This record gives sequence, structure tokens and C-alpha cells, in this order.
Amino acid sequence: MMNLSEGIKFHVDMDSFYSSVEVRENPELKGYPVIVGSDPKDGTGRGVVSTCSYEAREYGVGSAMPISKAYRLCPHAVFLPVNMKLYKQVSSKVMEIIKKFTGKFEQVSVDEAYLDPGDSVKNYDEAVLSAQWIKNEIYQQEKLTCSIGIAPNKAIAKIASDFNKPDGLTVVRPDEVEQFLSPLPVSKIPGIGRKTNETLDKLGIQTIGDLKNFDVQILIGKFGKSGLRMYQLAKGIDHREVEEQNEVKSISKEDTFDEDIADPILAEEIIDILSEEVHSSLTKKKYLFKTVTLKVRLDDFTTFTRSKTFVSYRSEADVIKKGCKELMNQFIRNNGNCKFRLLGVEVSKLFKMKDGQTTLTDFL
Ligand code: TTP
Ligand code: MG
Repeated sequence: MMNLSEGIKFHVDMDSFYSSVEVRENPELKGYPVIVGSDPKDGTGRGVVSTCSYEAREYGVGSAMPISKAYRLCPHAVFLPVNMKLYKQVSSKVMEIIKKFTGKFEQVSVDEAYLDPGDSVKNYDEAVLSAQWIKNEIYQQEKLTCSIGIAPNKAIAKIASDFNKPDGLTVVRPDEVEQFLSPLPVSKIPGIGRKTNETLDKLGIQTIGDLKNFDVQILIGKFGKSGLRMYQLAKGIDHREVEEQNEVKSISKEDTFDEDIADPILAEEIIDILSEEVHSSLTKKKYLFKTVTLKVRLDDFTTFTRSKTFVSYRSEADVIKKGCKELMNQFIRNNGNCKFRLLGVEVSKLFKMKDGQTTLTDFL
């Protein structure tokens, strides 16, 4: 049975993103097959297609295909180089529009994001209105289309946004999950790539319905943990939350040395410098920390981390320095003489100070 308490999730994905931006910038390209990727060099180019317009997709061209093959399939297409700077700028503007929507927002790539509207949307009808509002805003402001999926969880929302591209809006209500998923090919499940698809095919599994009815123990035997995960997704189960990423989880700085460092005094000096750098970034971003972590890589490439957590939030550079030096000396005591190839300093368990708060005293 579906878990109905998961709420409503949205997945927004821009249509043929890079090529749509190019067409917007050069309207004379509208309606033509446009392929964005590396130079085709009259069919001898060795790179790949990044993406292409829906007109080019009719010729069988698609993302990640060798550009030479794309050239063979559609030699009269307009081939354009990747202008990442432009796509990133447009992406930021689009994400700003999506973010305005009430609820939780999680950007997952240059052109897609999840939303959890929380209590601001009471039912699927209201969700549809919100999605139409988002689509409309993006189009009005950026002259670009996107597709949105609305479903009880992230995985189904993502599959739904892809279901009716371009300019689509697909809603999968909880009682429609099974009939929506079952006929789809397993490759529609996020994370199932070509190799997994082939293995599943050999087991006689073509559709998501086939996967759902398969013996989960055999799947676990073949794929381990991801076997269980794909089985759950086939049943429409996905408990992942929409995670807002504006929170910084840690701040760190590390250095790999030209020559391994055996002298503990020198290692301590390096820790002081790294700690100062971490502290400066911490202060700029206005965070307090509770945990300091030392990372070491030895001359044989083995890598260790050692942490120390304080009971209260701290802000001082000296606490980072002293904490990491203690951790290093402890490490040397336990492991004998060490030759360090890399040293790193990290602070985590962060707390963001509010505007106007400048010191720990303000916070306490
Ligand atoms: P996608 O959203 O996967 O593709 P898309 O937006 O071009 O088309 P669709 O309408 O099907 O969503 O990827 C977003 C961008 O990421 C895409 O425009 C180009 C880039 N990309 C690559 O550079 N290489 C790839 O293999 C893929 C899949 C995408
Ligand atoms: Mg896209």
C-alpha cells in the first residue's frame, strides 16, 4: 500500500535546457533542430551531445550521444558549442522564480528542482494551480518552458515531470500511483541506467510492474542495497524529504604537500595556517561550530579523520587550532612516526548567526 502521509512533492525540470536557452537568445533558430555539444568537425568530432532541441530529437539525437553520430543522424542541424556561463546565469534566474514558491526547495541540477509545498497546498487541485503558476512565471520572465510532475513523493514526481515533455504538467495522485508506474519501462526509475536495465531484462523484467512483482530477495542478491531500493521505488515508495541546501554543513581547508611532512612541529604550523583559513571563512559566513575534524593522508595514501566535539558552540580560531593539534598529536602517539602527505582542517555542526550578531556573546 502507498503511504498517503508523505504529502505532495513537485519536480520541476526545464525542457531541453541548453538548447532552449540558445533558441531564446537566437530566435531565428526556433523550429529547427539545434544540437548543443562539442564541435562535430564535419562528422569526425570526438566529443558528445550535451542536449538538443525537440526538433533534433525526432532524428534520434539525444544527450550523451557521440557528436559524430548526431552529425550522421541530422547533418543539417544547427550545432552550437556549450556556453555554460550563460546557462548558469539563466539557471539562477529560473531557480529564483521557483524558490519564491512557499515551502521547501531543493535544486538538484542546473535545470531541475524539487519542491515540498508543505501546508501551503491542501490538496492535489491546489497543487496543480501552483504548478501552473510556476510554469507561467518562468515563461513570462524567462521565455522558457518547463515540465512539472506532482506526486506523493520525489521519485514519482521526477518520473511524472518527464512523462509529458515538453511544457508538461503531470499529476499522479496517491490512488493513481500503481496504474501510472506499472506500464512504464524500468529505465524510467531514477538511477536505473543501461547496465542495470540489461541485467533486469535478463531476469525478464521490462516494466516497473514486472519489477514490483519480482522476488525482492533475488533483487537484493543481484544488486545489494540498490536492489531493495529499486523494488521499493517500483512499489511507489520513496521516503526522501525535500532537503533545502542553503545550510552549509561544514567548512574545510586541506593541503597536499609536494614532499611528505615528517616533522610534527612543521605539521602543527600547517594546521595553524589551515585553521586560520577555515576560521576566516567561518567568520565571513557567520557560523559558529561545535565539531573540529582533522584529516590526514599518510605517505601510503591511507586517509584518516579524527574529530572532537565541544558541548557548546565555539567561534575562536584558537579552538580550531588547539583542537586539531591535539588530534594530530594523539594520532602520532597511536600510530608512531607519521609522514603526512595531506593535512586538512574542518569545522562542522554549524550554527548560523543572525544578521547583526557578531560574537558568541551575542548568541548566548
Ligand atoms: P536534462 O534535464 O536531462 O535534459 P534537457 O533539459 O536538455 O531535456 P529535457 O527536456 O528532456 O529535460 O539535462 C539538463 C541539461 O544538462 C541539458 O540541457 C544539458 C545538460 N546535460 C549534459 O550536458 N549531458 C547529459 O548527458 C545530460 C543528460 C544533460
Ligand atoms: Mg531538463
